[in-house]
Amino acid sequence: MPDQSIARQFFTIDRWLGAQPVGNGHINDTYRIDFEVAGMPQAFLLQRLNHHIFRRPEALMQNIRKVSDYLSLQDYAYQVIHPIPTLDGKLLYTDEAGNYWRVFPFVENSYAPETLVDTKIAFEAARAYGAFARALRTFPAVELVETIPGFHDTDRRWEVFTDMLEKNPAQRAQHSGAEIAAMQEALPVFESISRMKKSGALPLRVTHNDTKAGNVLFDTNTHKALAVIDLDTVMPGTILSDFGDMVRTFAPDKPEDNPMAVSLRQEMIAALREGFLSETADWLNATERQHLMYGAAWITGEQALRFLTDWIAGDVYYKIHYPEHNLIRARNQLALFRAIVEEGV
Ligand code: GN1
Ligand code: MG
Repeated sequence: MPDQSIARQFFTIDRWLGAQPVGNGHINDTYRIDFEVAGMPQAFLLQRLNHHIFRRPEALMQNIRKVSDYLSLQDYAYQVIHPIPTLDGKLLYTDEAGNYWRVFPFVENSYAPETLVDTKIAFEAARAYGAFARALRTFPAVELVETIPGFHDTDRRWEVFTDMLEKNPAQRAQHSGAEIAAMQEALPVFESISRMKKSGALPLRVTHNDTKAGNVLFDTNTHKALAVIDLDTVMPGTILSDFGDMVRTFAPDKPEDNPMAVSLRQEMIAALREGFLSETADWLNATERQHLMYGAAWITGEQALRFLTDWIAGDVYYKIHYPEHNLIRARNQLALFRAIVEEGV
């Protein structure tokens, strides 16, 4: 649990009431903090940024500042959650142990869906992500740093994977033959996405890159989308990955680490498409509009590759909750990849 001395870098606190963990992200650690100022209760989100994964924390915060400042000036129907600076005006506080901390407002009467959602919520979320992309379509993408270099450079991720198989640091490759063989089936999809990126058929846009249900805040009473959150991976990319990651996370009938056979919920895909296109159909190009489900196959295959690579590497990237967690996740995503391809992309 973070010490109150961290929160005191950001606020003049009269009475500290405590911190409690929230959410279940794989990367950062997030807490709700409560305290009093002049007898008034206050709640904020305090987050430790994982600087082993986000290697340029200051540049990342500048991305977030630029994007949220820009969004505030657009015709954008959602709340913009601006980071709160320290008392001396910085967007990050570095503690003695070298951890990076930041603070965001806590949005009362809101929730981030962390489990399977229904089609109404999916439609709402897809519309919010579509509106986010629309509002940023005129933002100069070159002004943003890649907070994780090569995040969706699947060619590079494939090289890392094959390299890891050779090094086999955790001695797991020899026991993962079926998954490694299944992974090969995604290669043609990766190659064709790569060609469309290189040819310019898929233009560079500002993308969110983590478009799961849990990254949209909803109103507890109306169940309307309030805000798109988690801007850590906002960077230049292709729109297919944002739609694709929505299908990957909303459409399956089971969560991404469920060991049972997963299937696709058709009505979900329709809701996502409808919500997303309501904000994007008039400015996406034809290649983008025609390849939305292809993006889903790509991103799901890439996620399988990322989990499988981490399994082979010995669990160095994703938080795991039991020894075979990454392997189970990889199998789940491989099955989902197959289901999306069989659907017809
Ligand atoms: C990570 O921590 P979370 O759940 O927001 C990952 C995403 C993956 C996701 C898989 C920076 O996101 O790219 O799709 O896990 N974020 C990063 O569940 O790698
Ligand atoms: Mg995230």
